Amino acid sequence: SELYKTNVNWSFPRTFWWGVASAAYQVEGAAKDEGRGPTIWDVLTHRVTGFTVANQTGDIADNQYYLYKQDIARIAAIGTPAYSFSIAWSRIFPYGRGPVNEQALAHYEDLIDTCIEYGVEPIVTLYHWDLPLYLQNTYGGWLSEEIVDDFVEYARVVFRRFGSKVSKWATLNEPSVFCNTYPLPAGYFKATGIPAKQQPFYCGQSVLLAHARTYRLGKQLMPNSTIFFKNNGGYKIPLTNSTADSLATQRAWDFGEGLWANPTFLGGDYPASVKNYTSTFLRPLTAAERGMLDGSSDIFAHDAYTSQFTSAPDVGIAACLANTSHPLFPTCANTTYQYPASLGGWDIGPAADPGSPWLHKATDWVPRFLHYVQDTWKPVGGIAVTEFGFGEPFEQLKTVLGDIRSDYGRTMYYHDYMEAILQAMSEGVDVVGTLAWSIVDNLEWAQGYTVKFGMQYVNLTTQERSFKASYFEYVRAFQVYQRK
Ligand code: GBH
Repeated sequence: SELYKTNVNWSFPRTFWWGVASAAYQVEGAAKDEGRGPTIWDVLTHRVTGFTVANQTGDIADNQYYLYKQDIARIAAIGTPAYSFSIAWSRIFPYGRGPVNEQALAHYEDLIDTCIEYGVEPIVTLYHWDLPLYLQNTYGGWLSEEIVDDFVEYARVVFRRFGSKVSKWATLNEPSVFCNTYPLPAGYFKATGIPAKQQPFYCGQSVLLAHARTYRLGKQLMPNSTIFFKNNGGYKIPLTNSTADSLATQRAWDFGEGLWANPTFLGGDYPASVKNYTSTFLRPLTAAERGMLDGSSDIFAHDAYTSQFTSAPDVGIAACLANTSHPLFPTCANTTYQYPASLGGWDIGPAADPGSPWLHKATDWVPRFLHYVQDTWKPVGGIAVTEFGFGEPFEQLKTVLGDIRSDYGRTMYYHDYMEAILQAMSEGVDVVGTLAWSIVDNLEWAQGYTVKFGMQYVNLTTQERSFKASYFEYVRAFQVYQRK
């Protein structure tokens, strides 16, 4: 029974790091203040009609650019030992390259100092999707390898300034997301002539090279730091035990995680299936680049929200691979959260807000996910879940207690997820930390403010914050299970 599943030996070691996370464009606001330069997200929200729900923007967001002292005081008060945020490249370099904006460096320095003063460890991400517009328009952003030098220079300035105060660094957040949002809407940005289906791989190669060089530089400047790359994706479960479904599942891992994780953890190159496709257009990585990439992440950092069933396309994998205009090409794997009616029709777990159709609570699968990552990529420094969270369906918030703070679905998500991590650790998986998404409700990209991921509610008129039930549950999980 459930009772016997609870292992009395489950515990988090004192070295386990945990906290809450955010990203600059989603929380900061102050979009035109203190020398910030424009980013692609300013264009997407202001110029591309309908790109975000009701054309909502990050102009003001949670105003954290000005309210950070209060936000840090609040998370310290509830007992959170770490805060993971991103720096806006376009604040440090308003044009992405060229002159440095000292005012922005002073701002982030105070944010970092405030964290330290409150006993909250600052964990910094260098890039969370807010590309300086100038770089997009000059050479097509991540589609060009020119970006590698610019990114490394940005990292150098930030490392030099904050390297003595920050020891955990994420270089890039979820490239499989920002590389696959290409092609950006035509007409708003410089056209590059690279076919849409090839773009994610050009972007990916720039990302990997930028990451690896930044990692090497960072370790040189800060030998004791932990520097990593943030991957994302769910646990992929073959829908049936057919050969076709397991092949499709392997392709989904290869194109979802392996594309990033094999170069960084398994010898410096792409998975065979990915290379097989990209070798027709992308230049191969050189031996020197593969050497630089191999071992370029101190931990396996994964934003692991959910899981999904994976199956072969209806036409079969071979026919999909032969047809470059098939909607699933080149991955040629289908994902779903429900078994088909013929197999019982049940859901993998409760659905999150309909605005996040990709997210179901699939916490039962978390231990197997963590085993899979450890067995496949064998990260020497362990695994960190650098984002996990749940977009609470708004209808549920209104019906459970009629209170926006009674986020029952999210509370159970964090409760079960933390126990799943403890279970995996007790079975030998080396999990070193977790960061919950998110510190506050914020701009949920294309969903604007309509989807809420926060463990704190934000009144967007007054900017007042309130803790939700889930935040208390997240803190409680650690307090109960932390080794005394
Ligand atoms: C995270 O990505 C982001 O890092 C964070 O900024 C964001 O606020 C948070 O999720 C919550 O969404 O719309 O069907 O095409 C999580 C992984 C992968 C989730 C891509 C959205 C798009 C699926 N993301 N996915 S779909």
